[in-house]
Amino acid sequence: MSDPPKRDIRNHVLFEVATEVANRVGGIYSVLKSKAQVTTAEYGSKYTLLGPLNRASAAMEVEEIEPKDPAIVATIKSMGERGIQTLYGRWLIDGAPRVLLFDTGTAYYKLDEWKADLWSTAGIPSPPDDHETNEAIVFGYLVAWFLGEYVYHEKERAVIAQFHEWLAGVGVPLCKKRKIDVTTIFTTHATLLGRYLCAGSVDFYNNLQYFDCDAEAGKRGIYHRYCIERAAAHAADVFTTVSHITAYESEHLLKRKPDGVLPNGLNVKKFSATHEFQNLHQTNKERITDFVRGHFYGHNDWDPDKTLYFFTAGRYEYRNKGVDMFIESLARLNHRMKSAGSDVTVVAFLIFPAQTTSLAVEALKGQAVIKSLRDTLSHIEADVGKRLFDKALAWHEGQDPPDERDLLTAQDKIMMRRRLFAMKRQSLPPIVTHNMVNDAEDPILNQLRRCQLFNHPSDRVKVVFHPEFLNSANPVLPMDYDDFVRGTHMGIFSSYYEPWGYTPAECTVMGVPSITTNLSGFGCYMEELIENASDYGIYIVDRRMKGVDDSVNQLCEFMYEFTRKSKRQRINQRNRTERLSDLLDWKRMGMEYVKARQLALRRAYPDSFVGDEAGDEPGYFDGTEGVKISRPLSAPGSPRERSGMMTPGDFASLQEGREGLSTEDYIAWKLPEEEEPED
Ligand code: U2F
Ligand code: UDP
Ligand code: G6P
Repeated sequence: MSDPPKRDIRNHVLFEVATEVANRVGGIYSVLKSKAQVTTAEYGSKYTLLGPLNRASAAMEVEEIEPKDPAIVATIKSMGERGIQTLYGRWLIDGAPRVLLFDTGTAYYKLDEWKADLWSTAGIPSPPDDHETNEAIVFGYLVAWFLGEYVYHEKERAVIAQFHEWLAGVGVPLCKKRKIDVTTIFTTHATLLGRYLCAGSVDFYNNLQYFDCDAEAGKRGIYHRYCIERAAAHAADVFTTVSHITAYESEHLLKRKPDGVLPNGLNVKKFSATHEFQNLHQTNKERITDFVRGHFYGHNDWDPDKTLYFFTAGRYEYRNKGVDMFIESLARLNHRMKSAGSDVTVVAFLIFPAQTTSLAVEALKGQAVIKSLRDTLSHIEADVGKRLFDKALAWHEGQDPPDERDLLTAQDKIMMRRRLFAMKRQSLPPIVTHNMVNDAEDPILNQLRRCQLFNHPSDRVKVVFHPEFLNSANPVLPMDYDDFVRGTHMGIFSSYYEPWGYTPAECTVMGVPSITTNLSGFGCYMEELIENASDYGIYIVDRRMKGVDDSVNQLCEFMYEFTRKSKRQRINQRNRTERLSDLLDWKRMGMEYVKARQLALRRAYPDSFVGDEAGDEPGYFDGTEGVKISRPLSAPGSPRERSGMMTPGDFASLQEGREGLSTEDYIAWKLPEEEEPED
C-alpha cells in the first residue's frame, strides 16, 4: 500500500469474516452472536458479517433483504455474473446485523486455479483430500474477491476487515499480496498446534518455545492448515487473540507476537428485579431434583435440601477440558466427605457429547418409575381428600371426628405397595444416561471405574455422565442448558487447554459460582481483575506452578469448602457472583475491539494520523477514552477490582510501538525459568 488514496477513516466500514456467521459450530458463533448488539450500535449499516452460506442454518437464522450500499450491490452483481451465489440479509439475533453469505459450492469450478495461486503467491500447499481446507481456500478467495471489488466501488471510506480463526484466514494473505486497500485484523481463538499438542500427553506450557512447529504440524498431518494460520497471523495489519495465555502460545507457535488481546464478552441481560435470578435458581434446581429422584430411584436416602449440584460441560476433549482432574478430585472429595461424616450429598454432572446409540433403558425407567409413583400418590391424595370431606359432612355431634386410619382403602394400600416394590433395584443407580458406542474405552467411564465412583449408597459424591448436550426435548433430563446451569450450585472447569472458556463466564453472569484454572483465558482474566475472586464465586485452581497432585488437592479443597457453606452463605455468594456480570458485558469487553480497529486504521493509513497529539493512544478518537469501568454495584463487598480507570485492554495492552518486548508483557504469565528470584 505504497500510496493509497486518502480514505475517510472516521466514517469507515467494517466487515467481520468468519465461518460461523449464522451457523453454529463452536465458540466463534457465541462471540459473533453475543457481540452483535454492541457492534451494530456502533456501526449500524456500516457493519456486515461475511461467511460461507450454510443453507440449512441460514434458512432459520437469516432474513433476506436487499442491500442498499451501492458498492455491495455492484460487487454482488458482478460476482453473480461469474456464477457466485450469495445471500444478503439480516441475522435474526439481538442487534440484527447485516450478513453476506457466499455459496462456496458455486465457486468450486475455481478450486484448482486458486490452489495453484495459493501455492505460487503464498507458498501454501494444499493436499487434494482435505475438505475443510478446500472450503477455507474457496471461502478465502471469495472474500478477497469481494473486498477487492468492494474497495474499487467504494473509494471514499476506509475499510476494516476482521478475520476470525484460520478457517476464515486465507483472505488475509490475499489482501496483502493483492494490495487490496483495506486494513486487516486477524483474531485467533486458539492455535491448531496448541489444540493438537495439548490433547496428547506433552508438557505443553513448559516446552512452548522448544517445539519444532513445522515438524510437529507435519507429524499430525496439519502442516498445510498450520501454514494458513501462520500466514494469516503474519499478513494481518493487526494480529490478536482472545487471552494472554493464547497470546503467549501464538507468539511461540505462530511466531508473531500478538498486538493485543480481545477478551470475549457476553450479552448480559439484566432482570428488572435483582433477586429474579435467585428465584430462577430455585425453580430450575427443583427440575434437576426431579431428574435426580428418578435417576437414583430406590436410593433416594439423602436430603434434597442438603444436596449440591456440581457440573462440568463442553466439547468432549478429555484432557484439554480437565475432565481427568475433575474426576480425580471428585474421588478425593468423596473420601474427605465420608471421613468427615458430612451429611451433604454432591451430585456431579458431566455433560460432554460422545457417541451413543440411544438413551439407556435404566435411565428411562427411573423417570418412569418416579412418574407412576407420583401419579398414584396424587390419585390416592385426591381420593383421601374426597373421603375425608364426605365423612366430615356426615359427622354430627357426639361422634368421633373422622379417623385417619380409615382414610386409606385396601385398594390404595395395594397400589402403593406396587409402586414401592417397583422402586426396588438390584443394581446401583447408573453412571451414564445413554448407551455408549465405546463403553469399554470411554475415558470418562474408565476413570470413574478406576476411582470407584459407582453411586454406592455410602458415597457422598454421586456422578451422572450425560453424553449429549442438554435440551428440553430430552425425555430423561428435559432442560435447556441455560436453565440447567441456573439450577446448579457450581460449575467446575479444570481445563488444561482453554484459550478463553465461555462456560465459566456464562455461569458468572447467571450468578452461579465456578471453578476454573489459571491455564484458561477466563481464569487468568478474572484473577488479574479481582483480588478476592473466590469470595465472588470465581475459584481459580493453579495448574501452572503446582504439580498435578497439588492441583487436584486444591480443586478438592475448593469443592469441600463449598460443601460446608450454609444456604445463607450460598445465596450471598450467588449475589456477589452475579454482580460481576458487568465486567463481562460486551459493553465493556467490546472496547478492545474498538482499540484493535483503531490500531488497524493507524497502521494502514498513518498519514491520516500525523500531527494528531493523541496519536499514540490507540482508540483515542473512538469516544472510549477516559471511560470509567463500571464496578459491580455492591456494598460493602465490591470485589477489590484492580482495574480503576483501565479498560479490559490495559490488561490486554495493545502493543503498538512496543514490538520486541519480551513475553513478560503478558500479564501474570512467565516461564518458570524466567521467574524472578525469590528475595
Ligand atoms: C475456541 O473454541 P472453538 O470455537 O474453537 O471450539 P469449537 O470446538 O469450535 O466449539 C465449541 C462450541 O460448539 C458448540 C458449543 C460450543 O460453543 O456450544 N457445540 C454445540 O452447540 N453442539 C455440539 O454438539 C457440539 C458443540 C476456544 F477453544 C474457547 O476457549 C473459546 O472460548 C472460543 C471462543 O473464543 O474459541
Ligand atoms: N454448551 C451448550 N450445551 C451444553 C453444554 C455446553 O450449549 O449442554 C455450550 C456453553 O454454553 C458454551 C460452550 O458450550 O457456550 C462451550 O464453550 P467454551 O468457550 O467453554 O469452550 P469451547 O467449546 O468453545 O472450546
Ligand atoms: C434462591 C431462592 C431461595 C432458596 C435458595 C436455595 O436464593 O430465592 O428461596 O432458598 O435459592 O439455595 P440453595 O443454595 O440451597 O440451592
